[in-house]
Amino acid sequence: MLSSFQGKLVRNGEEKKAVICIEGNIASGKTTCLEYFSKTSNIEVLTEPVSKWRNVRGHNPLALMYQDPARWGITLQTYVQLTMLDRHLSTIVSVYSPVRMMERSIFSAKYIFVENLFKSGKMPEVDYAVLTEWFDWIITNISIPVDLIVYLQTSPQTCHERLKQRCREEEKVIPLEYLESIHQLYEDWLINRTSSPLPAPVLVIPADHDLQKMLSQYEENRDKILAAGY
Ligand code: DCP
Repeated sequence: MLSSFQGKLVRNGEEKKAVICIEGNIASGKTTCLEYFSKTSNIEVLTEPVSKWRNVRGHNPLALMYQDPARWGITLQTYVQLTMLDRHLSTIVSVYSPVRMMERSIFSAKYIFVENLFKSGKMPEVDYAVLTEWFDWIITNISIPVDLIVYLQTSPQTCHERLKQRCREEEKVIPLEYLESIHQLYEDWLINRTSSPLPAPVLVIPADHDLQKMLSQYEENRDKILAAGY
């Protein structure tokens, strides 16, 4: 049970950090958002373990997944699920801060990326079934609290432009249609609320703007976002 005690978040009688997950399409600007808050507030920031997905014991499951999703989708997504769970459960002893902000979540890994692979016919049904069994077991048996989702809402076209500019080797093969599918899944989950369950309330920030405008929007929304911890 979640309640507020003397301005601090109390969960099951224990003082806990509020967890804010930054969500959005590939290249929607999540890292910039996290960097901004890590520099300007006393919060704990957990970036996405993407470097691990590009190098697990010398293998690159992210690149393999883009080369052949039907073969390697389950490999990448099993590892993503593990690394996201690890992030959710990690205890970092840092300067005391009532707020933890993290990039994406175990929920979007399943509700967006695994769904996308399956729905687009790129993941065999048995792989989807096994991943779903794992996911359901995890969320039934392990507490994964999330207090706020910040959705950086972009158009797929903007993300496509940003992707081309940043030129991450593995992502050169991503077509606009892929970003459109991810976008639609995000919209159905967080805006239309017609697909998977929401683990927390959602704050939407329009994110097609240039850097300067994005930073001023983060500033304008600072209190609303950080209020999750008080
Ligand atoms: N990815 C994936 N499956 C997941 C999560 C991510 O295939 N469950 C892929 C999509 C990208 C890469 O991993 O190719 C990194 O994804 P993000 O969009 O999470 O990270 P970005 O660096 O693109 O975020 P941003 O540009 O918004 O900071």
